[in-house]
This record gives sequence, structure tokens and C-alpha cells, in this order.
Amino acid sequence: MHVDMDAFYAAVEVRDNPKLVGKPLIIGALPSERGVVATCSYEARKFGVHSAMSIKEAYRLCPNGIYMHPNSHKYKEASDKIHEIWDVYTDLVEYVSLDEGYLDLAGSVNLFGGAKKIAHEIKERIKNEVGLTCSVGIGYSKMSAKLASEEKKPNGFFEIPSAEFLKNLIINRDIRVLHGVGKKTANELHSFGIKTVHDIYDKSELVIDILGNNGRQIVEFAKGIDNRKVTPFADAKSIGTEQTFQKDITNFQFLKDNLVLMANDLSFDIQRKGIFAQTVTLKITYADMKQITRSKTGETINYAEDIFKTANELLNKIERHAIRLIGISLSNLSSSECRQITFEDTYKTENKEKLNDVMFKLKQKYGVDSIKNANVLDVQKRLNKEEK
Ligand code: TTP
Ligand code: MG
Repeated sequence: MHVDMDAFYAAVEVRDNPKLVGKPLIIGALPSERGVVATCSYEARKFGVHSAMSIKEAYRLCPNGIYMHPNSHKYKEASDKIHEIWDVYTDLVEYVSLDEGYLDLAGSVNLFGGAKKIAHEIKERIKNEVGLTCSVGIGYSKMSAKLASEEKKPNGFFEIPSAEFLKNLIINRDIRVLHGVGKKTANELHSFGIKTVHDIYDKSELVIDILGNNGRQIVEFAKGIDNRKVTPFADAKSIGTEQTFQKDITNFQFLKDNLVLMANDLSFDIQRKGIFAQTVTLKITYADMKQITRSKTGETINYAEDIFKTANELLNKIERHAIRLIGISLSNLSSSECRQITFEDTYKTENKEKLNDVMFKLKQKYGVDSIKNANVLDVQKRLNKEEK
């Protein structure tokens, strides 16, 4: 099963402000600012506005739209609740992004009365408990499930039960419909006159000649063959979060404050899954678009303060030019902690564990914002001021 929320960021804003219902709403930046559209409501899509378009272009198409900055924290909180609902139905969930995921139901489908029933229950629960709509697709493979969820968007449900069914559905569509065919690959194939999925069957040898192994994979996808497995979070290679700024940042305190919040989010995420990380990677994109990453591998950790400490150490070592994006990712993930505890720090460690445990349980029960360390409150205050 593939689940994808409808107009996710925009839908969260509409949920929280009834005045926005039915309006063209564009999330990203204000018309006077530089920036791109993160997403927009379906009303705004009628004007041709879409994700990744510049705000300037969006404003030209839709001057009467309502423009807003994203509120990442709110989307994360909604996402956590949504992920928890998915978790009820199987422990094989691959979270693709905040609003999208694959559920492998092979082992649990009978337990819950069938895939269709699960799909409707998930839609119902997300509507009632989170106040949002989503589109659900059922398939026999990842690609078919994803295509099924896109088929009847928004608030849709569709099933693609077999390769034969999939082939008939997409045969006359543009090759972009296939997993792995992005803009660049599509342009390349278009220049050889390969435009539809049908053309891929007809000219499969040519596709393989042009694209090599990648072409072989695309031909398989066109035939409906897709053996990719749903990879649960615990088996993931890394987990990360990043933040792009509206304006380039030279204030390192501001960057540090952002790292504190990101470390908190990541920490909660991995604790929820019982995961520890050994490597922390800091990702930076400078104002001139130059990208760097810096990593440090040490003890297995999952506390926010440990993640922050390592990320901050890495930040202190980089060149200090204006920065456009900052991110942290965690890798070398495992489900158990293995570290040396010296006799001296046993007492300190025990208290830290108790505190962490209580805070984690409160967050799980009442939401990520229900309890915070004083330092996080300070940081949030500072960041709010900075934004004003
Ligand atoms: P999507 O699922 O691609 O888009 P959506 O949920 O807004 O709309 P729909 O699925 O109904 O077509 O992305 C989920 C969220 O991710 C989206 O609400 C905002 C964010 N996002 C960006 O910030 N930038 C992007 O370029 C894209 C595609 C998404
Ligand atoms: Mg979506």
C-alpha cells in the first residue's frame, strides 16, 4: 500500500484556519521574497501553480492567492501522528517523506480483514484523528501502489491488482509515469522518439542501448515488473532532516539554534523506532550553492543533546561563509546501544536515562510539543525573534 497526503503543508494550514478553506493557498514564501513553492492547495493548482516553481512565477499566475511561509514544526507533528496510524497495521513501513509511505501488508492483511478495509480505515482515522485527507493506493508492487495512490488524487482510493492491469492502465501515458524516469531521462528518450510507455515496449532494445542498466530497469518497470522491497525505517541506511533558509545566513548562533531543534526532532524520531546512530553528518549548502558534508563516527547515540553536540562540533570546523541550507543526518543505525559506561558516570547516566524516558513518553502521549528542555524554549524564542 502507498499512502500520500493531499496538498500536505497547505492542508495542515487550511485545517488550522477555516478562513483558508476553498482559497488558492501557496506555501513557500511571500510574493516579495525570493523562494520557491513548497506546495499549494488544489484551488491554486487550477491557476497552474505547482511545487518547485518560483514564487515570482506563482504570483504572476495567481496574484490573488494567499502566500505563507511553511511551519515545519506543525507538519512534523501531523506527520508523526500519521506515521503512528500506519504503524498499527504493519511493522514493515517505509516512510518516504513526512507525508508519504509504503506499507508492506503481506503478513498482516488477513489479520485486519483485507487490504481494502485497511485502506479505508487508514483514511478514516487520518481524517478523524489528524483532520487531513490522503490518497491510498493498493498494488502488487511498490510502483503499482504508488501509481494507484496518484490515480484518484485528492482523497482517492485505487487498486492495481496485477502487472497486466498496470500495463493496460499506463500503456498510452508519457514515460514520466514510470519509476526512475525523471525529467533528464525523459528528455533523452524523447529525443529518440520514445514518448509513451508503448514506445518503450516497441523499442526496448534501443532504450537499453541508450541508458544501459538503468534502461533495463525502466523496461522492466514498463512491463510491470518491480521487485523492490518495502524497506522499514529500522533497516534504512540513514535518517536526516534539513532546513533551507529564506535568506542566506551568516549568523552562526542562528545556525546552532536550528541544529538544536533538528537534533530534537531526529532524536524523537529514532527513539520512537528504538534506533541508535553511530555517525552524525552535517550537510551545508553555501550561498554560492557549493555543498559540503562533514561526518563524525563515535559512540551509539539517540539523545538530542548528543546529536546536537556532534553536529555542533562539525559546524564549528567549517568555513564561515553565508549559508543557504543546513542539515543533519544520522547513519550507521542499529537497534541496540553498545557503549562503554565508566563507573563514574553511572549515576549521571541513570538520571539522564530516567529523564529522557519520561520526556519521551510524554511526547508520545501528548505530542512532540508537550514538553521541552529549557534550552529548546530559549532557542525557539530566539528564532521567533530573528524571524520577526
Ligand atoms: P507531495 O506529496 O509531492 O505534494 P503534496 O502533498 O503537497 O500534494 P499532493 O500529494 O496532493 O499532490 O509533497 C509533500 C509535501 O512536501 C508538500 O506538501 C510540501 C513538501 N514539498 C516541498 O517542500 N517541495 C517540493 O518540491 C515538493 C514536491 C514537496
Ligand atoms: Mg502528498
